[in-house]
Amino acid sequence: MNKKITKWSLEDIETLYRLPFNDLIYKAQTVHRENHDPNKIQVSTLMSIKTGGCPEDCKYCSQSIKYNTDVEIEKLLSVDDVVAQAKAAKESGASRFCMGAAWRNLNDSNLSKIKDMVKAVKDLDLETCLTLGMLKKEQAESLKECGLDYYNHNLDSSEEYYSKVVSTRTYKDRLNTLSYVRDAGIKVCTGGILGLGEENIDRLKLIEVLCNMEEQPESVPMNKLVKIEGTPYSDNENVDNFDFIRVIAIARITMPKTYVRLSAGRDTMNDEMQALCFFAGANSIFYGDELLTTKNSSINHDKSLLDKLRIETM
Ligand code: SAM
Ligand code: DTB
Ligand code: SF4
Repeated sequence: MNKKITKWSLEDIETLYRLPFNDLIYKAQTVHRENHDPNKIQVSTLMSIKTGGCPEDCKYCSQSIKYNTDVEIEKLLSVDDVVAQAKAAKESGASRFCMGAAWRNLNDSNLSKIKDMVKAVKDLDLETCLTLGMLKKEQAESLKECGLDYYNHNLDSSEEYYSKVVSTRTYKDRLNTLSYVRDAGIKVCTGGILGLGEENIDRLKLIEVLCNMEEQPESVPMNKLVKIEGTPYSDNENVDNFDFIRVIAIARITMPKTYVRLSAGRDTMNDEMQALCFFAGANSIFYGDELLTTKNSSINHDKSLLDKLRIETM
């Protein structure tokens, strides 16, 4: 029988959180250097392939049908539209192309078109990532078959806090999809959002779940809430920058080989804050002027920041 091994207890993770800031960052940078080139980051570009009208009620999201936001509902885009954007992303320097849909789950009727998109993007010599909501086991296997590299499906927060953020699905639903993705042999991308009104302990519990997965996720995005007018979280309090950096550092220490992505919310972080996140172990970003429905830090700004830091893209 397979016994689950605990790699990091919550207590150990809390001990990291309590370290003096300099000690924590030093430890994180040490682990980072043992496992990665400290002056290189991975860049992915995001594209919304099906925008708005999502039946889920995630309280942070611009695309939920339950909230009155500025997002217009669109149909699933054509393969040609997706390929055109993927080409542009490649020319800007991205190595991975992530396609997101505002769906609760992937419908079988859309599977073959999605597979065509994956194949066409792969043909451009880009890595592929999808984020389409819940998957069935057979769908994950079918996506692997067509060559999908990564599937993104965030756990967002601790299990307890998650039930306050979303009522239309459970943490267990999320974990099930992640296990189908892992079992199919697709690389796992799963992380969280800070700024949902959660406590620090919820952030540590999220890391506890991520780092104790039998196989740790290859990619862990950490998002800072993008406040969207019309959603219940539009006026949430800002996340403390040092807490954000600590979470990045703890993710780096507990998941040494993982790519930790400084994800949504970078456009509200100044250069020094982003530099500290990179120093704490973040080594992946979304590159491109837009995320899914909101703006990202601009390509021009990112180019000049990476230049100043002498960080190269992979
Ligand atoms: N519908 C799919 C799902 O929920 O898995 C895929 C798209 S969804 C927009 C992808 C992820 O983006 C969410 O899981 C969440 O972590 C993140 N996200 C969405 N809205 C956000 C916001 N306003 N601020 C920060 N992150 C956000
Ligand atoms: C992830 O962790 N963050 C990305 C991606 N994975 C799919 C999405 C961020 C969305 C930000 C809000 C928006 O643009 O709608
Ligand atoms: Fe739908 Fe995903 Fe937005 Fe939740 S986060 S409302 S599942 S698009």
